[in-house]
Amino acid sequence: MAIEFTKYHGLGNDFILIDNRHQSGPVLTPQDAERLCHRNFGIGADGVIFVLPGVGDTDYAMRIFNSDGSEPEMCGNGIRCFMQFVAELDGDRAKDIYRIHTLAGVIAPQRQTDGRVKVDMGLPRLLAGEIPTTLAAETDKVIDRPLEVGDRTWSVTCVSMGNPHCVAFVEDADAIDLARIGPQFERHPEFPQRINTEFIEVKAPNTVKMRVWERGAGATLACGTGACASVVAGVLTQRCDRKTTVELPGGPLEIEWSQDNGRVYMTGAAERVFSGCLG
Ligand code: ZDP
Repeated sequence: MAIEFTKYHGLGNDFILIDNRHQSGPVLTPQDAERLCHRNFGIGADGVIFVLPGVGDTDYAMRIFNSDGSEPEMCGNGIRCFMQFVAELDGDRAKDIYRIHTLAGVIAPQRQTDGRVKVDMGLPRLLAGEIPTTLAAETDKVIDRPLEVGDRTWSVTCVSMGNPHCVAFVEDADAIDLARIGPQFERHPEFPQRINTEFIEVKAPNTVKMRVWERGAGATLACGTGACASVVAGVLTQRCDRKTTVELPGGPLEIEWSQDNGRVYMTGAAERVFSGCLG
């Protein structure tokens, strides 16, 4: 069966998008996703994203498989790509704001006049039981807690944006050997559902540099939920402002953790690369 796809990226975090509006479940398996994401034997991507029929009063539903075939609850760069893709599919019925059903709840991306996409990412979840992590009691928060990983003790703060994040503040983000230390964080026994890990260097009160090792995808050029989690961790530990630019290898994301309603807002680019047909 020939399946059409379109490749998009959000700051180099790249995805294969599938128009799956005619069926309530993904047309590809996690194994298909792993094969298609392979950068030599497949199309090459950090994940596969499916546009499914909406649930309840939502316009559409989003599901995503990481490049290792695992299914995360939410994705930040991915939902900006999703917004641009559904606007392309809807043509002249396209909307400026969509309500998208995800495993992490309803998320609302909105197109900006400068072509970027601003997303209401919802409330961060801070209790250990919500991350999940066993670094503290279920109802406690994990803020600047020591964690042994590899040959050193790190000071970590854990935040869920629907998917789990461990944020470590470091002197020099570029000095981190991601390929060596990333997998050790990802599969650390304190994180029963594995973890995304962000290494953050504070450059100014409103500017941080981020390097990320993603659960199920490895080192990527950007992670939207990770950028949100990092600014929340920065505010909780008095290291950065509520409105902060996160500098990623793939480009900048603007993050705001609203004082008024406690919600996190993410603004950034999402671009179409090409389209094609599988099989
Ligand atoms: O939680 C996870 O398993 C992530 N790897 C999902 C993908 C997150 C993403 N990179 C983002 O931008 O939030 C798409």
